Amino acid sequence: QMKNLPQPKSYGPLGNLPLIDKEKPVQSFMKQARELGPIYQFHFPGRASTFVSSAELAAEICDETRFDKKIGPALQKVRAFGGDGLFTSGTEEPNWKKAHNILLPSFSQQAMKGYHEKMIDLASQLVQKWARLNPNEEIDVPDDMTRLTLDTIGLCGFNYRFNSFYREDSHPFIEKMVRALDESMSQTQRLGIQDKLMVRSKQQFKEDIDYMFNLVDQLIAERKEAGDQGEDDLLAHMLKGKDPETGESLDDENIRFQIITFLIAGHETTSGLLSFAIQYLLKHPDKLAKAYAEVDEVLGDATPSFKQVKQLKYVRMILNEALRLWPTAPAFSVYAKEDTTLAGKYEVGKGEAFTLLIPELHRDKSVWGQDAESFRPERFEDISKIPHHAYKPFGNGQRACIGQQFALHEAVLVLGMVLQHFELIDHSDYQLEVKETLTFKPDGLTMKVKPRRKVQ
Ligand code: MNH
Repeated sequence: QMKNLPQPKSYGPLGNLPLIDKEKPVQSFMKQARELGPIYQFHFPGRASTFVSSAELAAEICDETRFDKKIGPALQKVRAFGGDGLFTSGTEEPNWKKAHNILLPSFSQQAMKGYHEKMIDLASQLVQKWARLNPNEEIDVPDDMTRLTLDTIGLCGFNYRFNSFYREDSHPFIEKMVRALDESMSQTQRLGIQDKLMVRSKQQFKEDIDYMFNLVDQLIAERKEAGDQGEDDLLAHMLKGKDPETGESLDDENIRFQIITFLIAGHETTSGLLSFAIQYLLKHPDKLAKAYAEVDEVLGDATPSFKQVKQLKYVRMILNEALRLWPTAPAFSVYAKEDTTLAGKYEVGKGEAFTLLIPELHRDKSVWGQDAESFRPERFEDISKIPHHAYKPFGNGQRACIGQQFALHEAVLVLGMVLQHFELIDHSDYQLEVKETLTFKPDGLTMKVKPRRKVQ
């Protein structure tokens, strides 16, 4: 293990553990980074993590010739339901490369054209719902955004309608998934003996996973039974696709893991992104006015076409900037493939791991400037001016997010339609409080809206 790194105050056998707010572990690590600098070690009972937060160090650990994605303790737990799906498999596992090759075309710009109408279908449901509210009714922003993004990945991925806008409570899948994610995060923070005593939680974890497996296995079985009806969704691509390198296709168990992965990865992060963007717009009337002007000019009264979504440049900049300040998937980890040196001075042994705190990287004043803490979408006017390796909301290299284009097309389309149709009202003078699960969300964000034009 690396020596001579800064470390926070230690509490005997508990190490640095008491410094973590259990509800906000990543924000606790961010706070330590501000006190200890761009690289520090944090000791849990029985293991340690090294956190990095500067653009200089990020550039090094993003060098794929020396570092590769690490499936750390938290992702190990998520493997209980993500299995060897894309997100939770090691790069050396055969199913990672195979699924990566088979699925890449399903996430290309070309493929987005095929999802566009389905995304419009669900964004319209959101607009319809908000247009029918009485003037004084509050909107729970993260809650409605989660309905929207879950339904979108369900429809684009598997031609399945969760119909979240037709339910009082969220779909049962959400409750089980959130609880399972929560349990896997908690497990990594419990002491060994504590964890063994959590019999009831363990049983619940198993039940929740069984529910998810059943729902998904049924989806796969039904599709196989119905045969090829010409669907053009992720499931069809997985059932038909062959890896050009090996000629093999994915087995049913792996398809199950991929579907669960897409359902999780594909909606929590995007709904958080939309919620943070709205939060910032509520607090920045000047940026909001600029966004209204763009939306009115590009869209007018029309339902957005694929091409128009691409033209919503300022809306996209708002989303980029929201992802800078609150990247909804806030950290990723890598390990050294061989012995190496970091920043010309730290000796790193083969296998040693580093976790990048993305929100801290995104606030590095040496690259973002003195106003790094301010919400200023104009930073993204010219993408070529964004320093390399200073902006990593979607991770790095070959292990970066496969769903990036999907998430951004959906988010631009939805935020564009929301702005087209509604005046946003910060009725409660909301103060940002960031809630953590596997991802970040603005906790308790509500707003009111006034229609700006008639909904067809
Ligand atoms: Mn996504 C990997 C962020 C939307 C599916 N995603 C990653 C990583 C980050 C990330 C960061 C890298 C994690 C790591 O290195 O351990 N993802 C996001 C964000 C959004 C997002 C901020 C939305 C905003 N992701 C989506 C969507 C999908 C998706 C939408 C699917 C429909 N993401 C994935 C998958 C991976 C991933 C799958 C793993 C890819 C791989 O390693 O091959």
